Amino acid sequence: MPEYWDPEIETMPVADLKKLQGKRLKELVSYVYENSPFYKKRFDECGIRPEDIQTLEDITKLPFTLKQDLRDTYPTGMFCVPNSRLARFHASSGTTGKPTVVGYTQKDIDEWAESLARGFTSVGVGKDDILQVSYGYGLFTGGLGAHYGSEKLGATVLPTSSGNTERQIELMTDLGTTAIACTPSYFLFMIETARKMGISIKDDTKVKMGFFGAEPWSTELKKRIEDESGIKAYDIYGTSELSGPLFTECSEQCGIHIWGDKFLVEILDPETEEPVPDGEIGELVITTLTKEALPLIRYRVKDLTRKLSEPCKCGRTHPRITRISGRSDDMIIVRGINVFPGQVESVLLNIPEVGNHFMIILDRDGPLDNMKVQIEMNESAFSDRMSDMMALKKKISGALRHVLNLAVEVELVEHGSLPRSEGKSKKVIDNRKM
Ligand code: DLL
Repeated sequence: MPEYWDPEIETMPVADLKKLQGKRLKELVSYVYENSPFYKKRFDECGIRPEDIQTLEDITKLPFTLKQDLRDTYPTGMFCVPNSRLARFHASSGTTGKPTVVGYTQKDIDEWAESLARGFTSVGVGKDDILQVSYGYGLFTGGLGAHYGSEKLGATVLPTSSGNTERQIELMTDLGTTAIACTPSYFLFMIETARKMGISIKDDTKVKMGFFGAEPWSTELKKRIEDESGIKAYDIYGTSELSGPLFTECSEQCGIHIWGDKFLVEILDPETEEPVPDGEIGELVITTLTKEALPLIRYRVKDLTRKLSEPCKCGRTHPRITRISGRSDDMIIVRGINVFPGQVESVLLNIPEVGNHFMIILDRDGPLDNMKVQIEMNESAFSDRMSDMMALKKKISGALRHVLNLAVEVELVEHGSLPRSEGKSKKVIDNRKM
């Protein structure tokens, strides 16, 4: 019998869920029209009045919200409540210019924690568990988000934040951590550090599951993490604009459950901006149905995924999305060919001699783009016979060419020579922009 945090909501009949969503959408549109000068102006410009939104299907009449809107109204121009009602800020580090600031009322924080408590419960985390939160604490939403979700369900939190990795492993071992939350790349680093300390996560710790997200990770990386650490690796997804980490896979591991009573999912063709049929890949667009401080209407998250609408075997009726395959704006174009770093990861991690770390380096060679991939080998795969190394390089570049349809220069580098990450990892260096 599966465990639910809130069985009534999580398993409600789809028709009732849609009715609730329709009602909440109507309320939301009136709320933002009355409380957000930004949305009032945007709706007025588009000729939309709150009364035009009567059913769920009317959502397509509403304009999109973009990350640029948050930047343009920096810091709090899109907020619907005065400072006196705010309980907390977070901010996402902008790669260029100002960060985007997000804010929460106490109710927003409670609901955020509840979303995660549902997800953690759906894979069996309970009061006896010790959840080590190794996402960064601070302006980034990962640490505090996972922290409050875990406290809500009554698990014990070990708030290590990221970094100081040897100490993390020591505490993990001594206190008996049973679940961990961090980026998949940081967990790889933990496995490696533990090994150097003579500790096997599989044999010497009680960790049995991990919640990995905040960056794209392939099914091949999931398999490596599970094989090397003996734990179950669950996907956890969210963005700071929607609150932070919010949604996880359940124990069935067939998609990430998006809580439909709080969020409305659309998957659109990025070119036509029309919905794609369920099961087809497109850009994720989310409307927050219950947020007070910073509700967002049709927010274009830019992550690429598929929507699965049929109920999950776990009994939850809310829509699911498949693993994020990348961001539409992460796509790199090399000699006119579209490449996603995730595709490179999938190809490389399918080759047993390849280690867990790689870096894509893009350069311009005269008029031509050049893509090089630096690849760490598995320690056991190293050979001092030149012919073995040449054969391996050929095998890797052949596999990359087969999938990417592109000639890629392969450079095998020593184990441990590429940078390790304590948070979101960087997989591409694009020197063409310099
Ligand atoms: O990364 C929130 C979060 C923290 C999610 C901890 C999960 C765990 P931002 O910093 O605003 O928020 O970055 C959001 O990260 O649009 C995706 O591109 C990417 N991302 C987040 N989770 C996943 C995931 C947090 N599970 C951006 N798989 C998103 C792939 C992910 N990409």
